[in-house]
Amino acid sequence: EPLNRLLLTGAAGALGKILRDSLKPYAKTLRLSDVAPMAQAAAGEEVVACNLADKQAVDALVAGCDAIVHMGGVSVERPFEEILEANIKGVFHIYEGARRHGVKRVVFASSNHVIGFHEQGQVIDADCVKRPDGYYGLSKSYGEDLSRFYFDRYGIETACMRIGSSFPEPKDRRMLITWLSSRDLTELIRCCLFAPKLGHTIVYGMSANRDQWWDNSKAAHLGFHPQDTSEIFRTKVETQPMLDAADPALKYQGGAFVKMGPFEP
Ligand code: 15L
Repeated sequence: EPLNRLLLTGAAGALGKILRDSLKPYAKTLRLSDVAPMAQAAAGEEVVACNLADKQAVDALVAGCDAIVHMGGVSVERPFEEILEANIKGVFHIYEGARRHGVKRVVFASSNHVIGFHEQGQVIDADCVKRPDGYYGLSKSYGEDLSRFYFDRYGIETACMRIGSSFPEPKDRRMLITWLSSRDLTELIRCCLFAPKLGHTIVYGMSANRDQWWDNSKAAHLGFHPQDTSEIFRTKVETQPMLDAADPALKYQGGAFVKMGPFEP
């Protein structure tokens, strides 16, 4: 049974563009938002320009939706001030809108950068200590805590997807482990939207890759079973030159994000 109206934020982004098509079967109406320009609305779509930092605009955006897939915001490491507006204020505005308008379920695009300072090769699960690797990771960590609060206080259910690397292909050796195909991303979101009981769930977003750092056993109630694997790209990726063994991008799960910034003028 499809949802009546599903809100997708970040619809002009790389993943948003894919989800605009792939989430279509799951809602009678898909409401699409972004600050960046979007293709005009097709049948079954509503296109709404919205800056996540604008509380009133987000409130109007959320009104009338049954569920939210929150992909919007800055998706890479940037100066704190930018992250503050789009991600930290943005996620607060989304949840305030959800509370005010009675939206009961959110799927939040969190990131592996919430746990980026865990060492590569260590296996961690949903209950591991958070070790954000920058302002971006910190903003996703805040979103996870905020969503936990809105569940405990108001019963709004959330899945925090700690997405690994969702690109058409893994770009380097690390991404052989962190890669999430767009098909598996769509299936993960479908599981989060329709699981009978979601509560507040942390789930790692990776495909069925050969080597894994993330244990999803605590998200088994979602029934998410990835179909794809990075193995088909291994030969191609392994022709790349090796990084210097002392490079922190090779030591930590967050890869190159752990050495970005601090953005001094
Ligand atoms: C992310 O959170 C970013 O949005 C994406 O651009 C990738 O860099 C990814 O993480 C990653 O860790 O590979």
